[in-house]
Amino acid sequence: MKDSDSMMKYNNRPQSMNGFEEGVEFLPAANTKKVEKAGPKKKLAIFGVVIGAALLSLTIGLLVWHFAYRNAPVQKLYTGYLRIANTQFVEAYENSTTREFADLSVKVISTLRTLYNGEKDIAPYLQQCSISAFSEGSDNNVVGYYWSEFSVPAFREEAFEKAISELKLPTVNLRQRAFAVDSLVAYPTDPQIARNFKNSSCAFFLHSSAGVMTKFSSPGFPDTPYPPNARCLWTLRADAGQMIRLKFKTFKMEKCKANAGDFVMVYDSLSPIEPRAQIRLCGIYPPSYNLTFFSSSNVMLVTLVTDNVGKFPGFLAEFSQFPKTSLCGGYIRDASGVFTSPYFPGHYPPKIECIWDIQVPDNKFVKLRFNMFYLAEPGVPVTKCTKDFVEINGQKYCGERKFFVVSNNSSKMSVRFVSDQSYTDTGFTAEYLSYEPRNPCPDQFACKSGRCIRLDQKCDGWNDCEDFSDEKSCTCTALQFRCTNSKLCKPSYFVCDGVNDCGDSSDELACQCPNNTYKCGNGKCIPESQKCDRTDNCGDGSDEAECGRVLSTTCTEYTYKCKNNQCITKKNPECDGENDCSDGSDEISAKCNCGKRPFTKKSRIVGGVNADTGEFPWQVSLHVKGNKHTCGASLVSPTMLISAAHCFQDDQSMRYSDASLWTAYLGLHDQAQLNSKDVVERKIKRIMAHIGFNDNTYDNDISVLELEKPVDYTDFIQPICIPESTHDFPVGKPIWVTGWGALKEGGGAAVILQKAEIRIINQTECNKLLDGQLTPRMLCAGFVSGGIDACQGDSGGPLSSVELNNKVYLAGIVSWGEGCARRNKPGVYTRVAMMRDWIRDKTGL
Ligand SMILES: *[C@@H]1O[C@H](CO)[C@@H](O)[C@H](O)[C@H]1NC(C)=O
Ligand SMILES: *[C@@H]1O[C@H](CO)[C@@H](O)[C@H](O)[C@H]1NC(C)=O
Ligand SMILES: *[C@@H]1O[C@H](CO)[C@@H](O)[C@H](O)[C@H]1NC(C)=O
Ligand SMILES: *[C@@H]1O[C@H](CO)[C@@H](O)[C@H](O)[C@H]1NC(C)=O
Ligand SMILES: *[C@@H]1O[C@H](CO)[C@@H](O)[C@H](O)[C@H]1NC(C)=O
Ligand SMILES: *[C@@H]1O[C@H](CO)[C@@H](O)[C@H](O)[C@H]1NC(C)=O
Ligand SMILES: *[C@@H]1O[C@H](CO)[C@@H](O)[C@H](O)[C@H]1NC(C)=O
Ligand SMILES: [Ca+2]
Ligand SMILES: [Ca+2]
Ligand SMILES: [Ca+2]
Repeated sequence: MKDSDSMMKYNNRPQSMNGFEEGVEFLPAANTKKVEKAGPKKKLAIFGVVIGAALLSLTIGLLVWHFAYRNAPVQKLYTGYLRIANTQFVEAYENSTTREFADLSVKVISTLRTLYNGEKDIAPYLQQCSISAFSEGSDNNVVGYYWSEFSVPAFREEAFEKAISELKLPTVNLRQRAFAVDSLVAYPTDPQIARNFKNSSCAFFLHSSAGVMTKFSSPGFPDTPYPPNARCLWTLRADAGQMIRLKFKTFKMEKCKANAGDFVMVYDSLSPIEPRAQIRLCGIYPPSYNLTFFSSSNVMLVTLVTDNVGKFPGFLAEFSQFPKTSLCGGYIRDASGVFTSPYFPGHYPPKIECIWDIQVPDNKFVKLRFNMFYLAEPGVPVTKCTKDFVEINGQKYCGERKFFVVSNNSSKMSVRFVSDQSYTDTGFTAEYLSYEPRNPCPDQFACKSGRCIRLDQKCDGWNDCEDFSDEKSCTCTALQFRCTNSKLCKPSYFVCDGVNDCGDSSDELACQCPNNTYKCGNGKCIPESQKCDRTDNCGDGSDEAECGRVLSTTCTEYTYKCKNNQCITKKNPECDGENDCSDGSDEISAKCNCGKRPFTKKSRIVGGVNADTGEFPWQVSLHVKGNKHTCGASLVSPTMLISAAHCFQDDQSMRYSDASLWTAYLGLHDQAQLNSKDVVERKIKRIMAHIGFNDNTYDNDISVLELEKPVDYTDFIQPICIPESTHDFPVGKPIWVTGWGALKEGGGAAVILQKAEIRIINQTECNKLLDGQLTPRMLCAGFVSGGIDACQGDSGGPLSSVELNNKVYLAGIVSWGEGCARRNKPGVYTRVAMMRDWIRDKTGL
């Protein structure tokens, strides 16, 4: 940014970067709720109440109740921090085995005990107090992190919680005292984590040195999985006046589970308390996800909690220190430019406020375009924005938002970004633009929302403006359908695809079945009573396929055949995680070890039309004789690829059918990074194109390629599942097409793998549009997302269909329309399920 000088002006505003300055926090009211929510104790309390009600009539139970429940003690552990005034931090305070640490601990604990002893609802229940750590506070003081444990009889719990939430420090004249505690924070917490500061089995105390990157990892990483039932902690420290930058370089843990499972927490404090939590991490993050975090002071705490199931590698992290700088906001006087939340695409730091004061020339207006916007926090509704937010013209924005534009019809705009003390997110990128008030979108169409779109995106059937302002008052073309009520023009291939595109269902009316009838998968209408009557009335088995039970029946072309020749009517029973065949053959692991995407988390930044790394790990790029990317393919086993047949037809210039001319790149994301360590290169040993391929009609456009050497599966290389011939991909189902195909018709190829969401189209309707060129071995699909108009996918590449269990199936192969699908023309794909027997024959799979 150019305006760095003036920006510094803003930066000199006194900005509290320290977590303890306004630190007099006495357990906010909300906190008592948190206590109540804490699991079994609450249940016990309810139990107590229930029993209590029974008592009124059953006095005989009184004694039992009294001794068994009313007096049952509840263990309570509170952790928090306090500020110790007039005390200079010395290095020995970092080491809990030093005499200095012990001396200060004694004083602090004695202060705490005195405090508790003054409260009749607390004092009797105190069991122990302990100091976990000390750190430097601002101006000549020390922050002490402690925990206190209580054993409270159930019937005193409420009074105890009230007392502890109202606990106040006596007012003392700080100047007169050499030692005084002048602020106190306490929250209930996981007892095991709190206690582990003193348990060397999985507690690590790290202090960074200037200019040095300090690494740490979960126990056993990367050679062995992290241990079960672990409670580990890492305290991270920097020198006084420094901030911490923490980065997780690899993160592979169990899939996220609410309130359970394995997870890592990062705290902007040395107390593991929810109000200082920065993030809860679980699952598997792709390397493209920027897991960088910043502290507000010079300490951070990382904890690892694991349960007793699952084996995962864990994480590798590093941290370093850098001088505390104020880093955001400023005066912007350029006509256009970009600014971001601090440290984007890393997570912005907690406890900051930035103001960007934008002013463009007086005769222009300014607008702001947020291209990426991630300010989401657990439990905060986007309508409330009670925690982190961006504020413009009195309007607050938060949560995870798609691209949006803000303008206030003036040459000035002030943008305020605030993050609170807990939970941070990726942040935002904003582009500011000045424009002529009379002509906000030169040579473009101006949406009501302030967005500018290409002129040809007006009235094309897609809601490019996001507020439909480009699709209002349009005259429909021959390739469009006019909705009855909404008057929108929709691509005619969305007619009769089972999805209500018009909003008033008028695009589906012509093919709806009368009341009290059932619509078969093939469109036929049958009386409702014939559904699930064990007779195939539809003729495609669809009326018997979703009956909530698994039936052994006579085999038809619509039933799934188990290995033992038993047939079942359930739709798509293979690899759905349920045993349907009595011999278990629908779930055998050799067959179901496919269609997996190793990364359970999505990158925040890639988005749009760029695929993320590892998002389509079966995608293969085929290069011909030193030439660039020529066709796509899909990996189906360690040695086999499926592609189109038409890629391997000879012409005057080249013998494309010659396997030795081709090279396959697997695990590839970026065509400019063929040498990346994640990419595997293989020569092709054999090309088997379908003998029935017709280069006039493109019927049977499929081939199988054998790799010279098998590949090992990795996070970036995985096979896709091949659907059985009876696998149903219903009309209207969203699927993904991917490839490095030309970005524009006649344009150059993409460098990054592109993806687009498309939808399966009604065969009859599609055939009308394509003048009857479809054969049953072809499948039509059209673009769904309005914003996408790139020419995507390329011949031979996959149509990926995400199914039950998150398994991905190869629904189709990009065939003609060259995958360069235009908005108003559906693309045509080889129907892979129809080719199942041929594939089995050629690959043995
Ligand atoms: C902590 O102090 C003890 C003795 O006071 C010393 O032996 C130990 O090496 C210190 N640990 C660290 C990490 O400095
Ligand atoms: C320390 O932690 C380990 C495992 O986390 C546990 O088995 C052990 O009992 C703990 N020791 C103490 C003294 O708490
Ligand atoms: C991640 O974010 C940090 C902080 O902004 C930045 O320094 C770093 O370059 C980013 N890393 C990548 C790979 O983008
Ligand atoms: C800006 O002016 C346009 C056109 O006059 C109007 O539609 C829009 O609502 C105005 N926006 C604001 C924020 O005042
Ligand atoms: C637009 O925002 C600027 C700065 O926030 C403010 O001074 C100005 O009054 C606003 N203009 C309108 C028309 O709301
Ligand atoms: C079918 O049912 C819908 C609502 O259930 C009703 O509005 C409609 O009039 C019915 N149509 C016929 C032909 O009965
Ligand atoms: C496809 O559209 C036709 C009308 O063109 C309709 O009769 C048929 O039911 C539709 N098929 C499906 C599966 O919806
Ligand atoms: Ca926050
Ligand atoms: Ca539709
Ligand atoms: Ca099954």
